[in-house]
Amino acid sequence: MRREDFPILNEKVHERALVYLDNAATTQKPQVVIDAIVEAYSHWNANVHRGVHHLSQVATQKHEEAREKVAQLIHAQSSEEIIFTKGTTDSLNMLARSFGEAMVNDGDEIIVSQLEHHSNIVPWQMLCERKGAVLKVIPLRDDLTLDVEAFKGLLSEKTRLVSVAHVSNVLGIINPVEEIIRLAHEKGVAVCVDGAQSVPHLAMDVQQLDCDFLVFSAHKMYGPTGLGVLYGKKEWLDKLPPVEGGGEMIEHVSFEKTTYNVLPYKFEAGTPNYVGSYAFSKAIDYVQAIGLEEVAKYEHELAVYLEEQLVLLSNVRVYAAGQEKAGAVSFNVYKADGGLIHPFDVGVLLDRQGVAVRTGHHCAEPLIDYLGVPGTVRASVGLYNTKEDVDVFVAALKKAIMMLE
Ligand code: C6P
Repeated sequence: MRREDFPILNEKVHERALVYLDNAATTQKPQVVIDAIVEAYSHWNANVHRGVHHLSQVATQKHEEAREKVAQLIHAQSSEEIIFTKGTTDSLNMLARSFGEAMVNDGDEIIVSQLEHHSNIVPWQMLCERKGAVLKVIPLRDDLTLDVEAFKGLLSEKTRLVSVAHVSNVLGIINPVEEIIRLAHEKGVAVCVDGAQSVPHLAMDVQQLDCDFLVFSAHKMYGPTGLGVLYGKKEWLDKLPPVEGGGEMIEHVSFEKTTYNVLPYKFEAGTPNYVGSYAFSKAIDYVQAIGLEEVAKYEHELAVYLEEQLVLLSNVRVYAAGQEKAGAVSFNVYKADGGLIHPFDVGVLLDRQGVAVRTGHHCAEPLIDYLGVPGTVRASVGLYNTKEDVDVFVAALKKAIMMLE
């Protein structure tokens, strides 16, 4: 699907054609996104919301149109609910500080799951330390899906927030977030969905999903680095305090008292990444022009094909094989005597053959510990990958296995 739009895919790595299967870490950028960054700095760069002059007004308009586009992408009720951040990690830290400040007290509980990325564990852990709250963990079943029955048992009148990944960055599994949200709301508990790995692969409707918060990064959806989103329902964002002070987030400042700006600016202290938001709006246009459903279907078929090829290899163990996934497949390779071949060694030999995959704990150590391995090899697809990429990857993997056995 439109490989020619991504200039980096013409690069050679170790004199081989690049096969890029590390899309869960970050995606490559189409020419329209690269051009948007050059255009912004070449033609209308100026600080937003500050100047009466022409360039500042152009920059402001493009930044706010991008916010509108993001709101449409996830079907938010209004663009006031879209806070631009530096990325998923920044969004989660901001939420943990703001929500934590206002809503969490000694003895309260926050629920996350066993398969979370560190960005959806550590900010909550830090909050718990600050406030004397307790972090509870939804366990996994043997098939590596979330144990929803156990989750029901964890919910109590002490629970203040549930924060779970929509799609696991390690396993690629799609978690039952609809059910989790329904169950949490029955008890009046708010839910944050970590959409870092789902927004790029699945059509997202926050109103239908009814999540209270959604966080994601532009760079995992063909957009630039350094830009992310914290979506929150307006009634929550109105209630929550800002976490960073500075320009832009204020209404009036005096030494006696400062009043805060309206949404979403209350949460956006300082000069925002308006070049990033503009470039991201071009990435959204790009994906929408192909069709979100189309992209999701194509990537799903490719990920299924990739998993099928891996499952055929007798010395490869695929995690959560056969489960409904989006984008990523994790596996390990075993020797004939049952010994694990270190994922790092597999990754290095794939790289020598021009194939980029990620190896290690994928910033999800509690899950990797649970799997009882030092890490996994993860292949993750994007819209520009092809069946041929998968075939090259599998052939390179077979070669690596022969060398390492
Ligand atoms: N996962 C991966 O290779 P940032 O780094 O802020 O853009 O995203 C953090 C993050 C949060 N949640 C999930 C589910 C994620 O997958 C990620 C980023 C990358 O898996 C880099 S560690």
